[in-house]
Amino acid sequence: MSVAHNAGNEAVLFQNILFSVDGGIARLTLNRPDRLNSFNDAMHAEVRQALALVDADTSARVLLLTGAGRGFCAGQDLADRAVAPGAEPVDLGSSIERNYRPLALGLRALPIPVVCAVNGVAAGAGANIALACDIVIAAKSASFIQAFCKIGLIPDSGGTFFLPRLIGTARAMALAMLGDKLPAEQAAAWGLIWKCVEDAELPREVDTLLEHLATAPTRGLAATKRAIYASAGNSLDAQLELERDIQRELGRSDDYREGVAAFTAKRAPRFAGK
Ligand code: T3D
Repeated sequence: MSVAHNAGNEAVLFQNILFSVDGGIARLTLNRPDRLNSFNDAMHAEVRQALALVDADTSARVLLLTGAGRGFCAGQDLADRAVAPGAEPVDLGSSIERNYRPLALGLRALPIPVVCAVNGVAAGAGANIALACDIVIAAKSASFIQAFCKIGLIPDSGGTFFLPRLIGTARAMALAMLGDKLPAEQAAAWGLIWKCVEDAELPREVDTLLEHLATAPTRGLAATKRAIYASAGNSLDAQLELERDIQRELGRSDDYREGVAAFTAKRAPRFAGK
């Protein structure tokens, strides 16, 4: 069990995730290791609650998403999907609308960088929720599996959006139709993720990354995220307009002032994230 406090200082208890915010770093660990951290409704609700706490907490300047145990996340808990012969099937559209769609959109919308540390297998929605994060770093023993085709579904949680954009249609299509295991090293070589590191190195690499991002110009990083994701639906001209408008805003920020002052004085900058 994990305990956090909301803006009113009320205790929020978590049974299916671990959650903390400390030193500018929010950490959210999917914590159902005996089921490879697959999602049930309760875990979805807790993740939503945790993301809302991060969004409301101005001290949080980076979010880490990872998994407990040997897996990252095996997607939907299929134990909740077994249908007795003749029984009415679960409405998967409603599950996506309630759970997976807000999750992918919520990660993208958070105004801080989201780092995903893929500590083990990431399958089904687990793979695509990782891809919804801003920087994905994986252990060498981890893998990505578009497992949906094995149960007659399509890649969801943004899979049909992220895969062709990140690795091209040919690779996206084969991964989605075959459900092959893509080792983390290959995922990094293809540009699906940022980096693959030795298993023993993952915690140190992730901590270094989090410490860097927690002291970076957060407002600028939030705007970077917004601009890069907006480019998927923009013309060059529209994107240039967006860059102009964002740069105008950032040019008035404390962090820009501090960055230029530190550069001029040949000292390390102290960014407040504002
Ligand atoms: O339904 C909706 O709401 C729509 C949205 C759907 C989104 C989706 O994610 S659909 C895709 C669902 N996920 C999968 O199809 C993946 C299923 N899992 C696997 O294929 C394999 O477990 C893995 C390839 C991920 C890992 O294989 P392996 O051999 O390393 O581990 P394992 O032995 O299969 O799994 C370990 C345990 O976790 C095992 O339990 P046990 O036998 O020790 O009691 C296994 O049943 C459990 N587990 C793994 N994945 C799931 C799961 N239990 C429930 N649901 C799972 N998805």
